[in-house]
Amino acid sequence: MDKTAITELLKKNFALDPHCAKVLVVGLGVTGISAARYLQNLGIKFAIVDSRAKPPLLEEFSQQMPDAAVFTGGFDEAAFKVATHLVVSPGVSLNENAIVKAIANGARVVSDIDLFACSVDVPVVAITGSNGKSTVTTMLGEMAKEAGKRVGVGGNLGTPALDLLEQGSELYVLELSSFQLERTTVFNAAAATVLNVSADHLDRHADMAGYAVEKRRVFDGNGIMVINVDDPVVNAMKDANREVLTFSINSMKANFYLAAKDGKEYLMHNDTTLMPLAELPLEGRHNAANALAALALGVAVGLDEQAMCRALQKFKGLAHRMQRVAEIRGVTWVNDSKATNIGACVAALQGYDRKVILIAGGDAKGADMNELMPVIKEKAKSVVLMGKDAGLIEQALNGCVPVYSAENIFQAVQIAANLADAGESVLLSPACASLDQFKNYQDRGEKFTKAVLELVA
Ligand code: UMA
Ligand code: ADP
Repeated sequence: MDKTAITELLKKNFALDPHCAKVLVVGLGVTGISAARYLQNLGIKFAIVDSRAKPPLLEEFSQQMPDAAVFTGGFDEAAFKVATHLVVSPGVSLNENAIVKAIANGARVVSDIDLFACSVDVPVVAITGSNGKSTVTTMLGEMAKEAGKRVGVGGNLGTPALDLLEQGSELYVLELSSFQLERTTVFNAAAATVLNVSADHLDRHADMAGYAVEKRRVFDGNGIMVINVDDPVVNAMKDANREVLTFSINSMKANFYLAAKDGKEYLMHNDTTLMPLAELPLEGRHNAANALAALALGVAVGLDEQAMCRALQKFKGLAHRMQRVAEIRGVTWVNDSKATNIGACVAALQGYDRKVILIAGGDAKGADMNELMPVIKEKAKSVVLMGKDAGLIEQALNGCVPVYSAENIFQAVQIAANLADAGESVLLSPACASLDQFKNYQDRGEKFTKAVLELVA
């Protein structure tokens, strides 16, 4: 889109007039930097503020934009006072005092996703949910490429949405978090989905109902709704006045579903057999749901079904999600470090037809660990716990399986190695965030892998 058309939309939607607006970008992370670059490109005045004394990207930013006004080490009151608009990064809560005050003084919050929405005139697919977002976003991106489309893939997945604009794609696939959605007001995706809703981020959202409301915003506008009928919270989001495509791994009444024929399961689209499920090279039933969701979204934006199936057959999966790390003395070790909430851990365990040794624990982010008990009772032979909220999980399990405590991931792996017999699996699927003991979930997964590989030595 040309700059004049974009600025017209910014004026219309947000009273953001490039001639007189003073935008304060809150957060000097990748989102903040992408917003600064975008604003500079449109000639809009901005400053950037971060509460951290030394945001990790400060140096890189100062090199890229030496003339930009930057305030660090707190939310500078004066900067908030003069701001007409705030672009608040997803890692910063809208309940921050400085932000609440600025809004009361008339400043408008605009998200990077809002700015993105005002800057594209090609179809955008939006994917949210508690679990599976990155997998489905990546799957759909691969499908679009296989179908010959120039596609931009990003958002919460990693590349900020505004940075994708530079590529000039004919289709965009965005992963959106509840934090991004809660501050977005003008989004209108051609097709969107909420994959599932289970407890997560309850330290930032008031309660589950509030969290689900933010997720539902992905359906704002009039695009095609892709609905997981297996999830009651998502199913209730269906709008009878909108075009809807449904998917399910349990019901054959959905548009995209699984069907058994000649002893094999197939991915189906209404009456059309798409491909055998066994040709999807991913572990876990939840990945069948992810594939069906990606197919539905792809059909919604007109991708060729055969190309989409080819992409699924080649899909390698993402690191730290049900990733097979090694088989050592007959024991299979699986890294599902990205299971940072209960829903992901439950899905991982449900995929097994034999009992596993589970390594779990970390920061529970306010979730009710009691929800883990039934599936652990059914699927775990024993559990090794570590991290800040290990005690909460142990309490919730109430002695239903043997529990062992580990101080760190290396010790956890050692304990699990002693517990596992040949033919069994050890699964790292923590049901918790990693930040109490690790840099991030990648760090946790890498340390787990290292500890497992050291067992061979
Ligand atoms: N922070 C401060 N003070 C500030 C600004 C940030 O302390 O003034 C802290 C935040 O609390 C957070 C960190 O800095 O711990 C980064 O926050 P940010 O909003 O600046 O993050 P970005 O670098 O812009 O990355 C964000 C997303 N991060 C978050 O939502 C926390 C990235 O998702 C996303 O890939 C990126 O934008 C591009 O869209 C990450 C994430 O963890 C992967 N997302 C959560 C999740 O998936 O569960 C929601
Ligand atoms: P997100 O981006 O939503 O965090 P990922 O694709 O990165 O999703 O997967 C995160 C975790 O959730 C992993 O542990 C993965 O095995 C699990 N997972 C993936 N898809 C689903 C699903 N549809 N339902 C439940 N858990 C899932």
